[in-house]
Amino acid sequence: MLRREGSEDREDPEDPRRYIVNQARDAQVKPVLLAILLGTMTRNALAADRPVPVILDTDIGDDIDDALNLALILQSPELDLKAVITVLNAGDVRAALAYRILELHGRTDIPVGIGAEQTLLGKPSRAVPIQAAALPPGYTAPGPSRNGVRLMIDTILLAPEKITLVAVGPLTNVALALRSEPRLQEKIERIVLMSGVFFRAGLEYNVHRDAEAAAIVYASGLPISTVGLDVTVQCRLGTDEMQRLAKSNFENVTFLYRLIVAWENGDAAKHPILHDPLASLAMLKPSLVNWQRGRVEIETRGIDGRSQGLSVFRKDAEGTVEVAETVRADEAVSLFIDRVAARPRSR
Ligand SMILES: [Ca+2]
Repeated sequence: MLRREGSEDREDPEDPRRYIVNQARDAQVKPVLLAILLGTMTRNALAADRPVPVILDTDIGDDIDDALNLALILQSPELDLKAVITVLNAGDVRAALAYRILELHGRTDIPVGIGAEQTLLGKPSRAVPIQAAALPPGYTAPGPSRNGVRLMIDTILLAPEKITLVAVGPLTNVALALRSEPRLQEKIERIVLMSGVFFRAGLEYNVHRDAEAAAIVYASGLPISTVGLDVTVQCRLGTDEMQRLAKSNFENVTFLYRLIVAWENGDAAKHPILHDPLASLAMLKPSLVNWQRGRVEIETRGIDGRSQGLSVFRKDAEGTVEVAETVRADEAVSLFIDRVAARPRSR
């Protein structure tokens, strides 16, 4: 059985958890120091005074990491979230979960769109995400866009600067958007993904679930930064981090904790793994991971459960994809919890 590590097998075949798969005294020294400082900033963090405009594409509601990633983005002044688009079945529930997190961070100005509810070639699912249990009774997102792919396209085309697309679910929406609107090619700065597994054998859920979509996105020629399963599994919340979430007095944090409890589904030993947040953390602090540059190819015709949906990385200095090979997991978890287990940031 190929599975997503750190999770348990479930009966539901749609359940993603089934798969692993200083100061210068000499004026001549100043420019040198400035260059060093700027270089350090570029390497280690995004400049906080020019937030990067991002769109989040997410299958929030299945694994817990999507909700944690949305909260992380909202709590990071380096990022300017322009829209949240859901992907996969039960779009209304996923939109409600996203909207509730936006609401508790004071960010209902950010539009939510419901994207494709079915993968390109996959079967439909009627499963309802278990995290819906953490929402207030009868809670719905007020008026989400019913065409999330259109919202993605319009937000990118209308933006004055290029947009970074953070996609942490199956890539159905991103593939549909790229195929629908060729002008996106000039308007996307970079695609940031939690996707694939590259340095050991196995399958990863997001690629496996919609391999055709992943193949389209990886072949797009756009700059792509990917954190794969082999590094994300190393970033797991420990008992201390769980306690910080559980004991918080901030409603934005207690809601995340309620989502985690709903996701645990009775198994309190099951701690969240920061699969999706690592994609964002690596934007905030690129030095958290070591990148390898190359190309990624997706096997779309293999045997289901064995080779269909394989993600194959080949080193290539001219490649458009950078893939995380190693991660400083403790630092990643610390940065995450310091951001998320805090009152909503003021803007
Ligand atoms: Ca996800």
